[in-house]
Amino acid sequence: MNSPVMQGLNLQTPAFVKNARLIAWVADMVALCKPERVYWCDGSQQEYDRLCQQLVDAGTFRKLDPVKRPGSYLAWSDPNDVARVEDRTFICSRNKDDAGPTNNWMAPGEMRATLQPLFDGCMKGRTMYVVPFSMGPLGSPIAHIGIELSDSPYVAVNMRIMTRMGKAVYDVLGVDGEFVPCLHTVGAPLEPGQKDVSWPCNKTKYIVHYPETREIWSYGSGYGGNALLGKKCFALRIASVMGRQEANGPAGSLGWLAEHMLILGVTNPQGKKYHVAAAFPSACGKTNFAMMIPPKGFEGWKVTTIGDDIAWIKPGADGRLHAINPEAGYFGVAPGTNEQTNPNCMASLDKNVIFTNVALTDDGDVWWEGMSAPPAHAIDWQGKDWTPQIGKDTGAKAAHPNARFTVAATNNPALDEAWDDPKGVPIDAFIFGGRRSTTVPLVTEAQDWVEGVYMAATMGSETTAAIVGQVGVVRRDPFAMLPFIGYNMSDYFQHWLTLGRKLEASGAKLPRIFTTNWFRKGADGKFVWPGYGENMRVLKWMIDRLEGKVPGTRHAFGISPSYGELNWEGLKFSAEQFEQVIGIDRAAWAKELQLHEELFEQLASRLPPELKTTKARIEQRLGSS
Ligand code: SAT
Ligand code: MN
Repeated sequence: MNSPVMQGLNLQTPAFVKNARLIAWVADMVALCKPERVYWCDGSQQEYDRLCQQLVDAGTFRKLDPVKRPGSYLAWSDPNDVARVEDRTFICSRNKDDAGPTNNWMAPGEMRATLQPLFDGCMKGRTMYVVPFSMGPLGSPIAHIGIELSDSPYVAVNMRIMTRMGKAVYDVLGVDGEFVPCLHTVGAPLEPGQKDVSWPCNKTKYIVHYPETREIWSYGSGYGGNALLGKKCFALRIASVMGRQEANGPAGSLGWLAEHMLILGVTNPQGKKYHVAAAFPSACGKTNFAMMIPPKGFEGWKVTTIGDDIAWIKPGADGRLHAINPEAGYFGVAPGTNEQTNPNCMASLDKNVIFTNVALTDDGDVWWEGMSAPPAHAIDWQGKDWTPQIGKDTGAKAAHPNARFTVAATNNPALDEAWDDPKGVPIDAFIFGGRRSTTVPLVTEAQDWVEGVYMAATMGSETTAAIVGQVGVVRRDPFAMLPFIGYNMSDYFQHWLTLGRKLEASGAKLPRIFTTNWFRKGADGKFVWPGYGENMRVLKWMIDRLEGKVPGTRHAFGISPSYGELNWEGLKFSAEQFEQVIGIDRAAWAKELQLHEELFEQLASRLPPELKTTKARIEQRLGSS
C-alpha cells in the first residue's frame, strides 16, 4: 500500500520509507500512544495547505486577510501553554553528575516509568504525524536528521517552516541511517465522540532528554520549544552532547559546538566580509541583530542573516571554526517588532506566516504591542475584546509578551547567500550579550580565548517572557545556554577551553570574543543605548579591532572603546551618555564577582581550574586599577 495515510493500526509503511529502525520505532510508538491514524508527512506545499485548512476547520487557526497577509494564519494557545517550561525540562543521563547541578535530572529508568502511563494511549482519537526533518542543509556533513512523531498538526506545519522537512529526508536516511527519535504529544486523548478544543494540551508537562540514547520525549505542551523538538531539544540539548562526545572520539577529533547563537555576515564598503556568531538569551533581540540595517553614517555597509537563533560550529580543514544554521525558519518574538526596530523582519512577515498569540484586528490582520499605533478595537490573544482603553484600565495586553511568528528564512530580504551552504561560514568573532540594567558595559573584548570563555561563562541576564516564571530577575546564564546545555555545565566550559587550546596549538586563527550589553538603564529607568540599527556602531568597532585599527582602552576585565573610537555620524549621543553605558562601577563589579563566585561554587565539582585562576587574575586587576 503506497498511500501515506494509514487507517487504524494497520502499520503498512509507505514505500518511500526504508529505514528499518524507523519502521520498528514508529510501530512501537503507535502501540504505546494508540493514535487513531498515522500520517507520514511528505513536506509538500499541498500537504501544508491541507493541514492548515484542517487547523482552520478545527478552530486552531484563523486565516488572515488574503490581501493584507497572504497565506498567513493566526493561532491562539491555551493561556496555560505560552512559553518554554524550564522547570519541567529534564536531562536524564545515567549518572546525575553528567547532567550537572544546573539541569533537572531523573534517572532514565525512573523517568521512563513515570512517562510510560502518561504516554500510554495519549494519542487516542488523534492522528500521529510522522515528521521527517533535517537540521542543517540536507545531506551536509554537518547536518543531522530527526523524526518527530506528534499528535499536533500545528507542530507538523510549524516544523515544515522551521526545518528542512519532507520526503527527501528519507532518501538521505536510507535503510540504516541515524536519526534522533523525537516523540511529542499534547497529552489530550479524545474519547469517542468527545469534542476537541482549539488548543489541546495538558496541565502536566514533561520535556525529557535521554542524552546517552539521544532521544526526546515531550508531553503536555503544544508551544514553541516545548513542542517543535528540532529547536532547543535537538539542535541545542541533544546536539551539545553530540558535539562534545565527538571530541572524545577518534584521536585528533576536536568535536563541535551547538550554540544559542545568531550568525550574521557583515560586509564593509570595500566588499570585505566578516562573519559573527552572537549569543543572547531568549527574547533579547537576536532576530533584530541578525537582520540589522546599518544606520546613517554607515553607507555601503551591509548586514546579512545566516541564522537568528542556533549555530552548529565545527573546525574546518582550514583550522577555522565554521558555522551553519541548523534551522530553516525563524520562530521570533512579535511584540516590539516594528518598522524602526526591525524593518527586514517586518518585510519577512508580509506573507506565508504563522502567528501565535498576537491580536486579531477587525480587518483580518494582526497587531501586537509596539507594532504601530494601536487599533481602535481588536480581539486579544485570549479571544476577548481589546481596545487601547481596556489595555490602559486593566493592563491587558492585546498580544502575549511571548507571542511569536513562524516564518521561512527565505522570506528574509537580508538573507545571506551562504545561509544554506553545507560548508558553513568561517567565524571571525563571537559575541556574548546579556540583558543587564546595570554594571556590564556596552562592549568589551576579551584579552584572549580563556578570558573570553570566562566572560561567557559568568554572563548574567534578566529573565524575559520566553520562559514561564518570573520576568526580570537576574540569573547567571552562561553562554546564554543555561536552559539548553544537555550535560554538565562545567564539562561544557571545559569543552570550549579544550577546543580553543587545541586549535591555537595547531596554529589556527581563533575568533575574537566580545561581550555586549545593550540594556543599561539611566536614572529615569529608560534604556540609555538606542539599540537596534545603532548596534552597528558597536559591530563596526569590533571589526576595527579585528583589523587592528583601534587600540581600545584596557581595563580590569578586557578592552572597551573610548568615545572617539565609535563612529557617531547620524546619531546624537554625547560623551556623558556614552559614559553611562560604558563606565565601570568598581563597587558594582565587586558584587558582580561575588555572583561569579556563587556560580563557581555551584559548579565546583568539575569546574575547570583555568576559570578560577582567571577570576583571581581579574580580581587582582580590579583591586589594583
Ligand atoms: O520557544 S522557544 O524555545 O523556541 C523560543 C526561545 O525560548 O528562544
Ligand atoms: Mn532562542
